[in-house]
Amino acid sequence: MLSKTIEEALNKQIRIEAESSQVYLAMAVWAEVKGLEGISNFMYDQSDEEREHMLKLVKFVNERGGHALISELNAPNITFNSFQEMFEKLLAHEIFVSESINDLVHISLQEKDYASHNFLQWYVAEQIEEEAVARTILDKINMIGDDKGGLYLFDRDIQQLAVVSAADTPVQ
Ligand code: OFO
Repeated sequence: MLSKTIEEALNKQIRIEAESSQVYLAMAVWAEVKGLEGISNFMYDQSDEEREHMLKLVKFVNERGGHALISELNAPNITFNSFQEMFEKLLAHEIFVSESINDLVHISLQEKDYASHNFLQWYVAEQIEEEAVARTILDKINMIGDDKGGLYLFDRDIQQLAVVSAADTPVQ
């Protein structure tokens, strides 16, 4: 059985994962409108992954006798000045999510809820992976800058990156 404190904290994370899915969906759409299909597909996949993260939490809360809350979401940013800016925002967002997961792990220990603590380790590992991918992409984009040819090649390469990262971190 979940304590009220951990239930509230898990529900807050459900909302964050749902908002993350919307944040990346908006990025996918923007990239698609700009004609960069590889980047757009990568973002659509990220958006799907975040929804999976949310669902995993929803099931966990309900299985442990809580009530997962499906709440209203903040609207995401829908336009960007550049792909560089978009990927900076992606990394910043993942860092924010990692901090939130850390807080949640801390609360699970305070509550002596070792089942939740164990469950959350999957998210800890996932965040390491997601931050690493976001950093790799940003490094590449920073090298390319405004070079159109570079962006075209990058758009092709990022499909590969999406496949590799998805294979590394299956959602159970
Ligand atoms: Fe990348 O945020 Fe979910 O966990």
